[in-house]
Amino acid sequence: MSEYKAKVCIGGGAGFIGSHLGKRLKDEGYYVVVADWVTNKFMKNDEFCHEFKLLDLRDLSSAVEACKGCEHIYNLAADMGGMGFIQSNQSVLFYNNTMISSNMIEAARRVGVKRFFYASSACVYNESLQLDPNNPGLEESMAWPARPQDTYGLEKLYAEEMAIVYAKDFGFESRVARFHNIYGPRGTWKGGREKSPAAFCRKAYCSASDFEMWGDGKQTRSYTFIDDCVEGIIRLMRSDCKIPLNLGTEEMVTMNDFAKLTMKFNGKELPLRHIDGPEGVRGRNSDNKLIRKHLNWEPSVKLADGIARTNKWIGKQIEIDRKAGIDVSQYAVSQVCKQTEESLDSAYDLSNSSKKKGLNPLLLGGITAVVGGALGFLFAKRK
Ligand code: NAD
Ligand code: GDC
Repeated sequence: MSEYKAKVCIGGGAGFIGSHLGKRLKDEGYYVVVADWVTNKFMKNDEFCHEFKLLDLRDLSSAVEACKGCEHIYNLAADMGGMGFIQSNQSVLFYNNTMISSNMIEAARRVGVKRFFYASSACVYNESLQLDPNNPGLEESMAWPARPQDTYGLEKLYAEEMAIVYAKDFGFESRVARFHNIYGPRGTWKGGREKSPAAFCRKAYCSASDFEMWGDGKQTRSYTFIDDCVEGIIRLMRSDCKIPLNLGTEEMVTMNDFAKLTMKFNGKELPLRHIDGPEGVRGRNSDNKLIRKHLNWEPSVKLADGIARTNKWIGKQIEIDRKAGIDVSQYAVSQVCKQTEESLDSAYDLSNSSKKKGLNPLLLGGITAVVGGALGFLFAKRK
């Protein structure tokens, strides 16, 4: 181990951001352990880690197994998706993510970690501050008083606080970044969990007569290219900044303009067809004053440049599917994921040999306590 800078664990490291981060850390000379309950769809394990551990991080003993011997832990594991997923799967992802976040920070304490990173989200911000498409930018302090977006955002806000107090109480360092819609090659691009950048590139490639858009398209967002995200995580992890920071760009765009940009890369100018769909907040932008102050850096890849690269990669994926005999015209529309209990019913599948149906009573007790605590905490006045 002495030839490596440090041994690090990435929870959820087979995912989009985790695998990019693992590759970068491996290239920089860290010994990278990835723990995930699935393998990466686009890369072989040895491209982004030295050790791959197939584990369900909703189980504490699995989280400890993932983290043992690691000086740095990055928790990027979450049941996660874009608006087509997080709004229609509130209880399932509440359960799964609360268990993962609680276990990973407790595992970090048990193994005596030095530094812990938690992947939070712009979804922590108060919804009432995101009603105007001309959002001037969400400052970090605006997460409180709390009214986050969906249970996904509520769990993220709670887990942020866990990372902060655990570090204070148990003598290690924690770092928290609030990601603003990260996109790039090797991200989820079909199936319902994809976010708007991948969905728009895919729809622009596959649409023939019009471009289908959830909502009136006047809603706004800002986006962050994956390379900037990885750079930001690494800079934050090495910094002395103990408070949550936005990791996003201030380049805000309407969904209508964003759709036109993706069509431009595909040589199309199709009319937009607006339909009902899960829209989320009306206007969201990052405010980067704090990241500039603490890291002397901020994400800099322009949306058009990042989308050019993402669009090319998604085009290749679509052609792979076409060659496999899939009718890719179906990709002109996006799905909304239905609520599914599969991941709850298969709890403990990977950690216990026998499949258990229904929620494990111990886990159920744990979740009740944790969620009850979270709600009590949110209603309490924050210092
Ligand atoms: P992703 O879905 O590609 O990666 C998450 C990984 O977590 C997946 O590989 C998944 O298999 C794994 N995972 C889920 N449940 C697990 C379990 N029980 N045990 C083990 N592994 C489990 O998503 P991503 O885009 O790479 O996001 C990484 C992190 O960043 C997540 O915490 C997400 O909430 C957060 N985030 C992402 C964005 C974004 O725009 N991508 C924005 C805000 C926050
Ligand atoms: O999915 P998303 O990128 O998530 O959606 C942005 C906007 O694009 C929404 O208003 C949505 O209705 C609109 N939209 C229109 N058509 C489509 O086909 C489509 N697919 C998708 N996905 N959207 C479409 C995200 C969360 C993430 C994460 C980030 C943090 O919210 O879903 O989990 O935490 O925020 O920034 P978005 O930006 O609302």
